[in-house]
Amino acid sequence: MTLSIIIPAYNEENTITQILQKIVDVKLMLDAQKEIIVVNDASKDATEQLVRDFIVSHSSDKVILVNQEKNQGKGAAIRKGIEKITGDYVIIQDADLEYDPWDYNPLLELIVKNNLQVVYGSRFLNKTNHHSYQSFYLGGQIVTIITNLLYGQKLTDEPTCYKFFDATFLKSIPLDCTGFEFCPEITAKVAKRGIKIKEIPISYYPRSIEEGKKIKWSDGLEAIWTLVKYRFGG
Ligand SMILES: Nc1nc2c(ncn2[C@@H]2O[C@H](COP(=O)(O)OP(=O)(O)O)[C@@H](O)[C@H]2O)c(=O)[nH]1
Ligand SMILES: [Mg+2]
Repeated sequence: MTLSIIIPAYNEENTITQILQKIVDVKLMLDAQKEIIVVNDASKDATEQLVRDFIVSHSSDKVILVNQEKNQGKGAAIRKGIEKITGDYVIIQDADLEYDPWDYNPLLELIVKNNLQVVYGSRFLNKTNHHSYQSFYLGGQIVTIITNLLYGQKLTDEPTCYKFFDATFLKSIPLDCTGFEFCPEITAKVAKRGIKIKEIPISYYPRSIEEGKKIKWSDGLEAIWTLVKYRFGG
């Protein structure tokens, strides 16, 4: 069994090497192997070179670099990654250090043992977590509440990065997103297939805007618009 890990990366020279090292250090349960796909979204910094260096120094790990010709956004990078994966399961991993790759294991266990198609890691079910700026916190809560109202879900953390899928299932869902609307689009389309998404608690270490956080308030509004759009159309 193989877990594919898709990393959309845009100007992440400060963290890309560290997150790759953390991922290769994780020992997956159920004897699962890892396939790491970094989609470099035309970064202007040293991200690409650092990934190349990592691949050379870790030849026994399966790390693949995919370069986007021009910057297109997180959603487009994830879609490119989905085209490349060969694993049985897939998780989205940001190129920063906000999430902990050791959380792959409880997600993997939940999806495999219950034969599910998708599970989400929730930052809010883990009461020991600190949270980001109040605006991001509130924005995330509002997006989650709207998701639950529109799609009959009982989520606590819709915009979580740790969305974990059966690979065949994920590939069966056509996506239109280019930017941060990946999250609401995939949640909407999963929900429209009649699936109640299960969550488990995960760790979260928020980074600041100075440290490179790129999501903005307007992305929250776009998320809400995306949820409404796919609920009543699309
Ligand atoms: N491919 C791509 N990735 C991006 C872009 N902007 C942000 N990202 C990546 O998306 C991930 C999430 O970004 P981040 O600012 O941490 O947002 P948040 O964690 O969702 O609040 C990181 O891995 C970024 O490198 C972009 O324009 N293109
Ligand atoms: Mg992040």
